[in-house]
Amino acid sequence: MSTHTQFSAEDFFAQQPPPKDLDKRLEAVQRFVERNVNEGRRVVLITSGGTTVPLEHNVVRFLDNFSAGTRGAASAEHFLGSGRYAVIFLHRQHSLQPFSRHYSHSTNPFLDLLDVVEADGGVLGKGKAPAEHLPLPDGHLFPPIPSMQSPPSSPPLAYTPLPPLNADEPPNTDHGLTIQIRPPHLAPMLSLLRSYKVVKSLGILHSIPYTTVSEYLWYLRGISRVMGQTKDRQGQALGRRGMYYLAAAVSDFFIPYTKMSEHKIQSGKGSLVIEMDQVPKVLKTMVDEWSNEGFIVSFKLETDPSILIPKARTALERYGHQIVIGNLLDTRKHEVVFVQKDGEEWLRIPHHDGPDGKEIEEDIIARLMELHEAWTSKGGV
Ligand code: PAZ
Repeated sequence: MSTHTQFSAEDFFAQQPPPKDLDKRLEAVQRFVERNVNEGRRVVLITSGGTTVPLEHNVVRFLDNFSAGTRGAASAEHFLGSGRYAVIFLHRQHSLQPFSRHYSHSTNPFLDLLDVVEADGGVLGKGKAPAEHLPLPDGHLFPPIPSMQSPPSSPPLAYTPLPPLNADEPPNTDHGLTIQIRPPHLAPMLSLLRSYKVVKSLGILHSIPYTTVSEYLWYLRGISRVMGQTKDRQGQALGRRGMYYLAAAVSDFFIPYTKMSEHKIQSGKGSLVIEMDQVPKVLKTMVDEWSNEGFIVSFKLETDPSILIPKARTALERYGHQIVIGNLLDTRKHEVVFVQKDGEEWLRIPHHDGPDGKEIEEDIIARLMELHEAWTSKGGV
């Protein structure tokens, strides 16, 4: 692979088509920011997860990176839990989400935490073998699995329907079954569910998915501008009360729209040589033009410890924002370094593997909130 042109941010947006629903999404962001700033909250934009680089317009193949979105999703929970911030969560589609992340993907298989309890108190699969109801009359082991989008009109359950206890009762549509959370899992799930419901009812989390690096940059620019320009009822801009927490792992290279193959790249001509251009560095423009003095935190990931701090420092000097948080691939869950103009500060937590261990994002967000507070008081907002 060889690298090629250096695009300016302006060239990039002139050449790369915007996401289809950009305007609608940005209008919704505007309403979200306005409402929250009028309710006295600060607003943080969190970017989370990796970006893809498609190789074809009709995309069959793409380049990706490792990020699962753990840092972004965990951080969102801590900002929200503080009660002081509303969160715009710009995330890679299907990456980890605040709250649901505790039970999604492979971390905590949700279905294994639940029991099906029948009307007579028996637990399906425990003592009460599901096999005693099988096979179904048509020979299948279980009926078609209903889609969550269109629930079936009659419940396709694989056991004998129980009659209602008395004739006045409404039809027993769930066959007298309950789903029960296994006792050790109840307390954490309840606490999580309550937190999630509080956040939903207050309307303080607004999520937007992206997939490609191009979509990511369009949204980043649009949301930053909206945050930068939004004013409260007193006519005061969000300004320094806005924070930008850029934890997404963004590709450094991409294939411009005009150079991309229309259809699936065909084999048969020997090796494939891909030429990629450099993704523009938009942080400087974000500082100078979009964010209106918002507090900007970028992340720097490296694998070679000897270059982590020098690279973070170079970024800070080049773009002129407030903080670079440096982390190494292997240790990113246990230690990070805050690099600011006047020095470096390491945050560390003990290594842990258990489910009850503390996450480093708790300390990262606590410290950032202090630094943000100092930044807003300097600006007098
Ligand atoms: O998403 P994740 O929790 O698996 O990883 C987080 C991270 C390492 C992507 C993030 O902390 C980070 O460093 N983002 C910036 C990466 C970069 O240098 O482009």
